[in-house]
Amino acid sequence: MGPNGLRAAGLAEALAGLGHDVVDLGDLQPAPERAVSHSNPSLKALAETVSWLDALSEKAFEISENGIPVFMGGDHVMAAASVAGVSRRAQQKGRPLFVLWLDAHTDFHTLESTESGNLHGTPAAYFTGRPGFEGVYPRLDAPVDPANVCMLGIRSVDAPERVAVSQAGVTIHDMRAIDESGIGALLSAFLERVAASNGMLHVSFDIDFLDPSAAPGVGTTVPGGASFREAHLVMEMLHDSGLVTSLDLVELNPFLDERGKSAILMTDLTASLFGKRVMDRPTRSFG
Ligand code: 5AB
Ligand code: MN
Ligand code: MN
Ligand code: MN
Repeated sequence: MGPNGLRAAGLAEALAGLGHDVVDLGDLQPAPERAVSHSNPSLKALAETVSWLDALSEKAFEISENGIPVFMGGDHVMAAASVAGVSRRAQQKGRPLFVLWLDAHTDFHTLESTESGNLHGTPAAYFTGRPGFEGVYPRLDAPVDPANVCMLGIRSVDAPERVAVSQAGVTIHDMRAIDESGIGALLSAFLERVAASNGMLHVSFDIDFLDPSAAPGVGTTVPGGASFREAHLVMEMLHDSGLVTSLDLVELNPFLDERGKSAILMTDLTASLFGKRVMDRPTRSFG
């Protein structure tokens, strides 16, 4: 229902209104199911999920040749495939891929370490090349260097994730860091790095990055998230940077929303990322 919530909230119209050429490629169809199995009996809907990942991984590579793909979801496990696809594209172009992960969670579980068995807790571990996904998730041609991943908004991390994500060298800005330093300063530092290495930048926006008071339409609410204004600032800075090359919009659940509030906010934030602004101001360049 997530993509249709965003369609109903007028995402395509909002971006077209900003002068962009927008093409809605419609809903993806899953690839034929493969026989996959894993020793962890708690994994939910593994074969079905993998058939979606197989299809999306190919599609993401294909459509990232031109333009800025926007992947609407849907369960955040889809980022395993969107990132795998755009990372293969970056490798082909000879540019490093950076990932900005906007989320309450690190999603750094392996198929072994997840206790809930919910696969939306696994994509970041997979695309950074943590072992344990081989033969199950799609083949990963171009793992993302964990040093190129920056996570913002983090406030719920399971014990095995905490160890793994630190060891991997991912930059984690939890809510405390945001409170202490301000979200703008933390994001600028990362954007400087992306610009300095002529990187491509994938933004993965899990709506639970936001505080549930701003965006209640989500399955896994965690209090204490980014505010309406903090999120807008992030999107406006991303636009000014000119660095974003692809985007996920995930975990919106219109069934749990309040009068379309979360779908409308996610749409509005995306418009900010694509250039909606109140006043013109001098553009700031990074790098
Ligand atoms: B989301 C949890 N760590 O593994 C788990 O919403 C939550 O894509 C995962 O960020 C949340 O089940 C996944 C407790
Ligand atoms: Mn999350
Ligand atoms: Mn997530
Ligand atoms: Mn989730």
